[in-house]
Amino acid sequence: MVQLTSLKDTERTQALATLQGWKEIEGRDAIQKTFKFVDFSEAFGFMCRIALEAERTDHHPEWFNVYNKVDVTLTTHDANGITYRDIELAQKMDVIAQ
Ligand code: HBI
Repeated sequence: MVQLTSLKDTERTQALATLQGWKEIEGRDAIQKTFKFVDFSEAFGFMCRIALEAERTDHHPEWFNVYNKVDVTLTTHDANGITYRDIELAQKMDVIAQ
């Protein structure tokens, strides 16, 4: 069962250590990473794969795409903060972007 309360400080530090290049956003309980691809096709392909995963798990990114860049913010709106759902989606994004 995935936890739906926001992570405590130590849980958050440990969870963030499992990710590649994700940063906490100042002034907001959310994490952010900008993915860079070779071109738009690769960036949009990444977004399509993540979109299917987001629908499957009912957990959706906030994101912004310009050409080969995808700027992603993850937070759990239902918990008003970062939860393991965000960490799991971030891990999947790191794997799929490789
Ligand atoms: N996606 N990131 C994120 N956070 C949520 O709380 C969330 C979501 N997708 C769907 C969802 N919640 C549903 O449980 C409803 O609240 C729409």
